[in-house]
Amino acid sequence: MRYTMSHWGTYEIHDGARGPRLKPLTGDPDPSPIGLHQLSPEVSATRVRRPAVRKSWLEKGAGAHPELRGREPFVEVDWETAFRLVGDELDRVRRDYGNEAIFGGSYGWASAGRFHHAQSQVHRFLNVIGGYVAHRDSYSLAAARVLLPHIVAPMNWLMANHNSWDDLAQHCDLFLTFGGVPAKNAQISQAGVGRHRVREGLRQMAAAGVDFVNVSPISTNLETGAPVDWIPVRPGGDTALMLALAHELHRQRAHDPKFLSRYCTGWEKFEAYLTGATDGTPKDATWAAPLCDVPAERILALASRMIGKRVMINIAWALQRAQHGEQPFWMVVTLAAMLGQIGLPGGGFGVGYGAENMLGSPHAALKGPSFPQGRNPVKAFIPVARISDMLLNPGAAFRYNGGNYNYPDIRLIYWAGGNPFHHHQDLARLEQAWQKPETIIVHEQAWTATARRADIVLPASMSHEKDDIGYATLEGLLLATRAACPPEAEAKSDYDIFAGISEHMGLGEAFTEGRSAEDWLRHLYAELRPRWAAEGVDLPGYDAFVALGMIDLADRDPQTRIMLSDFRADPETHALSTPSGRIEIFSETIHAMDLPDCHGHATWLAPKEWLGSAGPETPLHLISDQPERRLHSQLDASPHSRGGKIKDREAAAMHPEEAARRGLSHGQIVEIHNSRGRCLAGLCIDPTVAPRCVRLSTGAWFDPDPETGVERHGNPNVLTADVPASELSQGCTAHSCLVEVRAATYQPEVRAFHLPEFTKIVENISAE
Ligand SMILES: Nc1nc2c(c(=O)[nH]1)N[C@H]1C(S)=C(S)[C@@H](COP(=O)(O)OP(=O)(O)OC[C@H]3O[C@@H](n4cnc5c(=O)[nH]c(N)nc54)[C@H](O)[C@@H]3O)O[C@H]1N2
Ligand SMILES: Nc1nc2c(c(=O)[nH]1)N[C@H]1C(S)=C(S)[C@@H](COP(=O)(O)OP(=O)(O)OC[C@H]3O[C@@H](n4cnc5c(=O)[nH]c(N)nc54)[C@H](O)[C@@H]3O)O[C@H]1N2
Ligand SMILES: [Mo]
Repeated sequence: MRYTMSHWGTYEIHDGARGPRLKPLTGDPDPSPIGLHQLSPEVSATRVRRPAVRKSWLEKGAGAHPELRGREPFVEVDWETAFRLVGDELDRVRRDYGNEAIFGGSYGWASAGRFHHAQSQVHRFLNVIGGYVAHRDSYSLAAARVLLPHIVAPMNWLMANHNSWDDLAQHCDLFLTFGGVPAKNAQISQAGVGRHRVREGLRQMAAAGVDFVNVSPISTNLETGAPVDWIPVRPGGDTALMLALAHELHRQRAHDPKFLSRYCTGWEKFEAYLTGATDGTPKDATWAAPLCDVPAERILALASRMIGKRVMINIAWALQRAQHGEQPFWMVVTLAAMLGQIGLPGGGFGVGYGAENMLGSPHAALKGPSFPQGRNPVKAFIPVARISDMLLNPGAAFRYNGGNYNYPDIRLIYWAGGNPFHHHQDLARLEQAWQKPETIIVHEQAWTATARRADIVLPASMSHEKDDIGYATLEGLLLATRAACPPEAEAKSDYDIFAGISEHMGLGEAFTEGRSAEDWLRHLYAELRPRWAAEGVDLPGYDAFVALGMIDLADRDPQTRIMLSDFRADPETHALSTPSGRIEIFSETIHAMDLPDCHGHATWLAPKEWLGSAGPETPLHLISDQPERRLHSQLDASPHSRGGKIKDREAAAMHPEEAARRGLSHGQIVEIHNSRGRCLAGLCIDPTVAPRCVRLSTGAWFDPDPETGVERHGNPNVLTADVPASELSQGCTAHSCLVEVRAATYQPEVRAFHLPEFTKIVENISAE
């Protein structure tokens, strides 16, 4: 059997009369339909087919008319010309300004394969040419990724060590989750999925009689097949609610002082805050109710339900993609520590069950093959979501995780495998910032909003057009993935593109080490064999591996996992990697940073933009969650993604009461707006969304109307705010955003999937 693997699943390649077809992996209990549409003609129609250069850039040179990015035609060129233009421009910039002027952060979810991973490829290439400005953390996780190592353990370790689903079914009594366990999100795992197990895991828990409580502005993100108690919460209000739960546990003396003194530090300082001894405000249910929109009686009842039970407390990643997003994560750990069940079967905390398929997996976390990226001599970096700040304010100071830094002065952006005009907040601000650099080079599969706004676009092949090695930690599968078909038109793999450019720059050997892509696959596999042999996994030779197609480790290694059970058994030998070796309910390190927006323990800090501060202009909270029918902006043109749209636009879901108040009806086109922007969407009246909220999932391709400035397709990032979570993490805060919704008075055609204009007329090619 031949396989292809993507972030949304592993698929079998079947040959049919009209070419190859993809089918779900045999034995996958809950395959994702997203990837079945990778080969669709609608996706193909959006592909970048040949290298292309923006007209003014080609005619007048770097820096010409940056304001025309995204607004003027491209000139298609052959690969030799493209390699020369890119190589010469990189040489110019590094000679005139140094490698600190090249931003190669290049964030994004490019192909899943271990070798053809665009980020590894671009970072290796830029290291070979002398380095680049990198980024830290991700849009997925920044507030949590920076906070958690200070207080309990690094995020990657936690992700790989969640209590497994079988343990939860056997031992958990109450599963309390903030933000659900969205099975729609668990279609995905970074680097690929083997078997989709989250829906099954939840059903097994429900069948075993586990009690579920979902605190969330949306009720459908926890499907167990049985009734779930839904507590609609005011977005951003969760920390207040958790504090009130903690207060009530403490009042009823239901916390575990032995656990808190043996395994934690700083309980007393937090206790004084909780009771109000430090600030005069007890964080009780009466205090919390108006902050989280949950009645005090309901909070008290929930606290009582937690007493004497084995409780797993989970939190969705979305909660930290908000201003003060560190606080609810710190509070979940604090609350679980108070219950004293961390390290026990069925109890403790989860930081993102459902965010990806891998959380709760029973498989071994073996380290897979990886393409070496080399060393980056440039020290300058940015926290990933500070890109507009960096471009708009070169030299300006910023704080990050206790350090003081300055933004570099960027002249050239190199992006391979990400879509900032999908992922960044406040796209009007990004459009401005995007005019600063002299040159923007993008490798893309499709004419995305970012590709359209580049100076040089190089067509990249898709995962199913490449041979690779597929392996995702905790998925239990190693795959020799095969190309289902040749690359579209003149597209090349990122590797072949970088090989061509480095060759032109006289650095071919340094980048390729004399290997073709096929040689690299053999090489990476040869390195893997002894490493895995040491872990007890014997792999066959490379050719036998390719002939097999798949090595299934699932039968070999399933194990019941209980997070931090070693630490619980022996906190001295298995001390945590925190400064104290224990769970830090109070962190001296963070306290000493003296930050205005993150103190030494979990604290209630009201977001600036939330329903608590909403005025009549923007009375609704926008939830821009992850889309069910695609991965971010990828495959938005596919029939599956388009099938979820209303009159060609993304569906915006709103409670019936809110729709009635505005005289809006199901299926009509609405305009969602605030002071930052406006977009059109198709209204879906939906009682599963809490009142005062509107849900518009991310990923509709950015499609601003040049005449009116309105975004025509339903992209929420024209509305979201580009402010950091805190000075600790500088994380993305897409979820701190208020809007209003009204009937649209006009319905311009959606042009998101139209190709840009091309021209052959070039007046004076100065780049020759
Ligand atoms: N409002 C709002 N915004 C958000 C979020 C939110 O919740 N709300 N979520 C944020 C989160 S968590 C994330 S992770 C980001 C995601 O942001 P991105 O990862 O930037 O989004 P994708 O659409 O996955 O973009 C990946 C791009 O890489 C291209 N690509 C795929 N494979 C390859 C390859 O092999 N080579 C090359 N050269 N290109 C390739 C695809 O065509 C696609 O355009 O969005 C963030 N933005
Ligand atoms: N199908 C699909 N799956 C994906 C992705 C995708 O694009 N498509 N992206 C993947 C990526 S990159 C990531 S990072 C993960 C993201 O995983 P998450 O960030 O967890 O996903 P979201 O869907 O944004 O949000 C999860 C839930 O949190 C709820 N929520 C939002 N704000 C609040 C709040 O203030 N309080 C409470 N209690 N709940 C709130 C939302 O209603 C939503 O249902 O998903 C991954 N899975
Ligand atoms: Mo993400």
